[in-house]
Amino acid sequence: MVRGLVFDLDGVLVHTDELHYRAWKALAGRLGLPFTREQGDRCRGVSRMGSLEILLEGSNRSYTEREKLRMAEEKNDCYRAQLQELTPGDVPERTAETLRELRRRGYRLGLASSSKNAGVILTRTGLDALLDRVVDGNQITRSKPDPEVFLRAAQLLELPPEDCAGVDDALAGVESARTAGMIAAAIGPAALAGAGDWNLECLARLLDLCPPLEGGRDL
Ligand code: B16
Repeated sequence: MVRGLVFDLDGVLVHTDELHYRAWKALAGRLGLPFTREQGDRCRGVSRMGSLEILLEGSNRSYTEREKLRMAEEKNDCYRAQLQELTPGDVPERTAETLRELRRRGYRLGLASSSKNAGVILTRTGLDALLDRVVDGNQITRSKPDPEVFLRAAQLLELPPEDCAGVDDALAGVESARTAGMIAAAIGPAALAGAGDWNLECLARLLDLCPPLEGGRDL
């Protein structure tokens, strides 16, 4: 029985996926490389350095580790500058209402994000007040599709992973939740690909799949 829901952040609770795309696109432009939407989609749920490798696929020269770190830093500076503009208005009202209703129904809510910038996003949007536990890229050693981030979130929620559903828009994230032993709930591109055990048209669909729990919340 599902008692906990563990959400990915970028592209699921807030559309920072578009900001990642713009920041990578700007770096690619400066380097004279292409960066397509398809490459952007493949970066979903993938670590910063892993995403850089996807961008550099279009290059016919090799770069030193030092050069790569500098590029990743350049992208991150550009991304973080955009994050400063985020407000609670960037979380769709229906998303915030779905989270509130799930909590009213007794579910424990966690975050499982690969991003090292999750903290600033949660604070600026007010999402931190709607989640019980948070695991982000600063607390894990292996990025999705490794299950570490979802396993750690279940542990912090004090629930067995089998009692959780992991909600992600990336193929890597869906695999991560499934390997952790959770119900893999896909949304966005991953749902369109039919990758999940649940393929959600929108987050509010969770309200049809997660009825009120007996006993309410004990967190
Ligand atoms: P950062 P998620 C992931 O977050 C993003 O989907 C992915 O595009 C990004 O490269 C990764 O975080 C690392 O982000 O550079 O901010 O540390 O989808 O797992 O919430």
